[in-house]
Amino acid sequence: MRKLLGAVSVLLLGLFGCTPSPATAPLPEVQFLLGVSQANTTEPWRLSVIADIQKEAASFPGLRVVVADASDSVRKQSQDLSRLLGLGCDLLIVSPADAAGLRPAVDLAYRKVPVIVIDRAVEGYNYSLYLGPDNRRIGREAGRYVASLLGRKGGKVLEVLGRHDSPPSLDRSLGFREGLADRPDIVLWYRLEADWLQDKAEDVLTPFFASKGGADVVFAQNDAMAYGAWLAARKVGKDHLPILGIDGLPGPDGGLNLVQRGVLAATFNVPTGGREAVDYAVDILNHVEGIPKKIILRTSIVTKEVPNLPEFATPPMVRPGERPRLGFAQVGSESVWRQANTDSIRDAAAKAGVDLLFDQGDQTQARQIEAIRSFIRKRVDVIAFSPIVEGGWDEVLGEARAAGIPVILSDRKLNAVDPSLWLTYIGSDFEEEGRRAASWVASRFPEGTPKSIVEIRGTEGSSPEVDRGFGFRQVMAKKPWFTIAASLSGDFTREGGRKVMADFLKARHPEFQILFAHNDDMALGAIDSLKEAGLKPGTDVVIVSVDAIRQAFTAMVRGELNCTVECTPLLGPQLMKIVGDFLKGKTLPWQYISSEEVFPASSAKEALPSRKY
Ligand code: GYE
Repeated sequence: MRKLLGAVSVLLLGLFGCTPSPATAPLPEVQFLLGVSQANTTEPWRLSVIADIQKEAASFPGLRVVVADASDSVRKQSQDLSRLLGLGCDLLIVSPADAAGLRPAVDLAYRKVPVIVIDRAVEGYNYSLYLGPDNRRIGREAGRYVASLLGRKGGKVLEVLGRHDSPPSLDRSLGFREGLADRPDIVLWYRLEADWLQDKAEDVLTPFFASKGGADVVFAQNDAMAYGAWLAARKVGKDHLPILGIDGLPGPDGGLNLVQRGVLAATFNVPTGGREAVDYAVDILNHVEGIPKKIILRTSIVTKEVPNLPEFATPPMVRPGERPRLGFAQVGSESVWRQANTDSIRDAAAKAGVDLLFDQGDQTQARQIEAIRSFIRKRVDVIAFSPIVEGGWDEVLGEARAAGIPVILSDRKLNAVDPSLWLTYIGSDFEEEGRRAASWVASRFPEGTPKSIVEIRGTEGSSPEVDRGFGFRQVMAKKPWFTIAASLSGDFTREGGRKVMADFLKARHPEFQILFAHNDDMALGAIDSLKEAGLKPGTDVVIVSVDAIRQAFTAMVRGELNCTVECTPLLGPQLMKIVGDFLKGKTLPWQYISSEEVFPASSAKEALPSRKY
């Protein structure tokens, strides 16, 4: 810390505030100064974020916080970032007004100090850590709840958006539609926009209700707008209209209270991330290892009947000197990635003094379920596993919960509806990997002649297969000159990739110029088959895959593979840290997402020597 706080306070004019700055008491030595750049201070949510940051910071004596209010202007916020740096801030916490617009300023700041982005992710990975909720999941749960509210009779839904082009709005809307996908009897009647503000929602909805009449349900993308909607509905005598909000803030007109008063039918408990941001800021400034790239915070639906999710697991008593016992159910040995993952977990457990009960698995769900049951019988402290597919885990996870043993998902996700069945997830953002693969392809073939893609998918129904495919298509949907001509299934194995490509080439098949394989092993297998068929992989067919194993780099150096998107298997150290944190009684976030890169062939030679798997 380079400046005295007294000197800093003088420079704070025009900024939002500085805590704490007692005029008389001697200041404890300032070790770190955190700069907080908030998009605005008009939305209650934004104020709560600041309050949570200040509250948490107060528990670290050497910490000071300076807050800047950007008044919803990207230009002002960009200036704020450089002013905060000018004050000597050691780290910035940024809640962007506009995720895309603020990117250049965040890039610049990140070259000088660590940057934590909260609430709305900026594009790219040029920051230390992102913290926020899974907005698509919130939307999906809201959709399911609306479906259950309307029951068999269906009905008309009115959606009140924050801003149609802001990422949380887009994700909440997308999820909401997914949650209603199997209910054609529920009509998304109108979508209106109210800038996340209560007054605006009331102003927009009052004439709307007067002219159009009421909907059967209102889904507002935050509680402030939900309350505004209720005020408007009341004016036309519709104060029993079921209304959903999001945020779950405390306080008199906060979402939690509105649900208790029966004003809102439901809201979502969304932590502001302020507390976590400060905790991680301190870890980052103290150079603690194993900091993830993204942290997704746990959210849950709140209704009058279910004010909160049941606390799912309390840490067992591991007596001092006693080694914690961790049961790990691996998927199998399908890929080079998997082997590296197994090694990482074994090594890290040994280093951390954790007793590891490890089942290697055989690529079947039955075997994993059996392994989990045996861990329950042996009464381990924590279970971790990599679910081979997304579905079909509710029963066995219910058994673990009944036994009081928390479950950590390692590298793959599952789709149990009840989120209290698992404690946390550690792994990659597979959708982002799919998007990155597609963006690389698009940069290689900018708009022009039509191009055909063949995809080789991983294990059917596994989260990397589902999500990589989704992310890839999300980007390609906006690039109409690409078509996915065929989608084959290779089970994440080299042999699988070899075989499906060989069969495909033997059969009458459409022309294709591009291959997207969901992992490197399958790409390498397909490369063998392309060569056997007399084709030049890397030239006749441009190939992109995922994982970034060493063999992918050697294939790139040989010119046979064009790009690999990193997906790190080295999860062991972080997993052990999470187990340790849990046993210490810390509240864990919902997901820890690893930091990853994209490696085009041009970078292969230089990157190869330092590859660790
Ligand atoms: O990409 C693939 C593996 O679940 C992330 O599984 C993992 C995937 C990985 O076999 O190679």
